[in-house]
Amino acid sequence: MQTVLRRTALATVAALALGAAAGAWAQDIKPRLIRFGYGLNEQSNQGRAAKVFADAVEKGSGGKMKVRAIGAAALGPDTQMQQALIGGAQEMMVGSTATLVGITKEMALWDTPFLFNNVKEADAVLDGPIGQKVMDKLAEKGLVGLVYWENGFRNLTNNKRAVAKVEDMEGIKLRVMQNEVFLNTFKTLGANAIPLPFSELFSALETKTVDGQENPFNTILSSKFYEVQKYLSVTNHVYSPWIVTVSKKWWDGLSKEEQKVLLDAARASREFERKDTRDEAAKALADLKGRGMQVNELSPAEAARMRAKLGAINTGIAANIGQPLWDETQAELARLRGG
Ligand code: TK8
Repeated sequence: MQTVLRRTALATVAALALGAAAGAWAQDIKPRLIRFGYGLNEQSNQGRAAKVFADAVEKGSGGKMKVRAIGAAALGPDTQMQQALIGGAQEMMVGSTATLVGITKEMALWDTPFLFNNVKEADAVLDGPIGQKVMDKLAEKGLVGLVYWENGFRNLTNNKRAVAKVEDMEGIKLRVMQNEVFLNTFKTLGANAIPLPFSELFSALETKTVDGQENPFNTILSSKFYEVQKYLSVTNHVYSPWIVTVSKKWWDGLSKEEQKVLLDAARASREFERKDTRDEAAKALADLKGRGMQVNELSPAEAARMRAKLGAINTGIAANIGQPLWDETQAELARLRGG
């Protein structure tokens, strides 16, 4: 009898607590419109994942929070959207970590040539304490980072010649992302590096303002660079993440529940995006060959020479992001590699 009474009492307490929580939930999620900007086309890994994020937010908020995903840099290139987020004129975006280096210098860590050997290492570091530490630095600058997505390992395309060794880069007018590390990397390799926003890239290639560019296979495909580029050299010279960010001004005005809806949806979109990107990348090279691109690999010896030449860049990055963060990352990579 005692136990039965106790059970009933406990059940009542539990039911009351649940009811209260549900009430709080309903109250703490308000109708919200979220403008979520990105740079690639709708038909790209970025566009598909933006849709997954939008759907997850809508579902997680019982239809109250609506995401308007706006692609193809219609809200402006990365740097413009970042400023809109900081000022509170736009709620969210996904973009390159590379274009954030001017705001948060620690982001340059991800631009280190040949930092990760494979996606397993990238996932472990980006989703672990080091990735979080770098992401948390954004808060001082008016941005909140939620998750990293995969842009991928970058490869080189151009219209001059197949690049099979460092010397082949000589004099190639190469569009690079707008940051010092990319600029220095390609200057060091002998290219004529020209920083440009991604949104201007296709037309710069088409009008021959630049001879080449570098991006993962997925983007070379989804942005149709194969239409204006002949040679594709498989260099895998750096792994680029994308990062999903929120305006801190706007985020700080959200309830805990609303923040949780966004974070959960961002995590779900990350799982989808990485799988989708990897599946697509595995098929993209054959597709690009089929579309007429002339593809060449770098021999291990030439890849090693390229890596050695870029050693000087690493010293600069370490100094810029701070030696402790650099050392912590190297130690973590050694641990992951079983060292
Ligand atoms: C798309 C860019 C792109 C990046 C670049 O907006 O700029 O080359 O690789 O993915 O973020």
